[in-house]
Amino acid sequence: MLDVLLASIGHPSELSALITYKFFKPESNINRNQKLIANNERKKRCYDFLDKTSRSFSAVIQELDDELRDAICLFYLVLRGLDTIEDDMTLDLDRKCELLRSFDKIIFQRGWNFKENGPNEKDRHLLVDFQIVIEEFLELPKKFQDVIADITNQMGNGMADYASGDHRENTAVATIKDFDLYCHYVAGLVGWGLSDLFAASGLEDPSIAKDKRLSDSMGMFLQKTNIIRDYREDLDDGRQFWPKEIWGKYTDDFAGLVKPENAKTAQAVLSAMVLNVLEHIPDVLTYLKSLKNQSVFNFCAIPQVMAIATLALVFNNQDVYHRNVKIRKGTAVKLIMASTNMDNVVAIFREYIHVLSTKNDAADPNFINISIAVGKAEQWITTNLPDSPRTLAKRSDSSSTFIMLAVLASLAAIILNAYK
Ligand code: IN0
Repeated sequence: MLDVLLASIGHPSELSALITYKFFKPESNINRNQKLIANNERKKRCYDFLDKTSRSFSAVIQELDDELRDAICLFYLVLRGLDTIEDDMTLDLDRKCELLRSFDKIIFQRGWNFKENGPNEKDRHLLVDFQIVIEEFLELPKKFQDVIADITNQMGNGMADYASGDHRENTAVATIKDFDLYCHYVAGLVGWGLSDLFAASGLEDPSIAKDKRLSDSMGMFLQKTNIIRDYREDLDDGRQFWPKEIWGKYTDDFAGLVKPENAKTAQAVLSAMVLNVLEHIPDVLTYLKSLKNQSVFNFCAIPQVMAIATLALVFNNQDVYHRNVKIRKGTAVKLIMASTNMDNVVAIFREYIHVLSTKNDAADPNFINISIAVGKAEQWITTNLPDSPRTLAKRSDSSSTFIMLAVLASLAAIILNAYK
């Protein structure tokens, strides 16, 4: 906790968010839901899997209204299962493709599990006990099973096409079209499936599932940002997702971007990648604006604001070539707490679009195109969301003084404790 507070020491709004989150969090659905889940051992195991794969995202799923919570938990776990097969470089390619292409049938086979993943695969345990996920999946209403199976079928086949090299040169992505298609399979389809689940639950209007382009963009924006952030980790694991059509304009040595002598080239490649992501912003905001249910809104908005913050952080940041760059915990908590309404979400997007424009470097070959893209995003917001605020509303003076006192008291308590 001390390191997290210290990392945000120059950012009072983050300190206050961290303290509010830790000590003054209102009694949320989570406690109530945990009691409900605890009564059913198998369901509890599913939520435990969810906690293990992603603690913060698990909390967001558990805040969803009753009509959707289990369906989305199981959709997430089924997709994680599929991903754990796709990700495993130790699996024989034919075996991998056979599993990927039949996964939509596997989820209906009681008792099925899988122990052939390599020992280092991080979600290996999920597939080892996958019969538990299948049993809970089979408890879902048929309307949800149908959506999950349909998306699993499309995603599994898309992943198998990729793994077997239909859209790749060796193990690298060649064109921007291939890059978009890959991101569509692994993330755009998630947007399609989620929109179908929202509509089927009755919590959202059926029209949410009609505009496939908007729901696709929701996934594309997240996945492309992850792919930029994960350059180094993927490279070290022998994977390459940045399309050659982008980086090949500046270099013929993708792995060489990590070398200090190539820093200028590396900067140009990075800005070209960021430029490619910015085009999805109008679709993301249009989709979020159309949501009606509060819990669905929070669930959708949180990953998107994290993504725009990550995009601003990675832009023009050479650290991307050396390690996994992450937003501060304090920033994340502040963003999560603010992502409850469209005004705040637009204000957050505006702030980070502004950060991008201040980090734009006139010596970069993409300087003009980034300026245009940033200008377009701002223009789109002022035209389509004219009443939205420019910045996040600040706390009132008295409550911020109180919170700063709480921050100081917490720091003092932590330090005293350390010296006891
Ligand atoms: C997700 C998405 C997700 C959430 C809400 C609405 C969405 C609409 C369209 C597409 C995806 C949507 O969110 C998660 C967020 C997440 O897992 N965050 C990680 C942090 C991180 O950096 O990975 C965390 O630990 O909190 C997401 O990234 N994906 C995802 C997967 C399944 C479902 Cl059901 C929803 C993964 C991906 C590949 C981007 C779609």
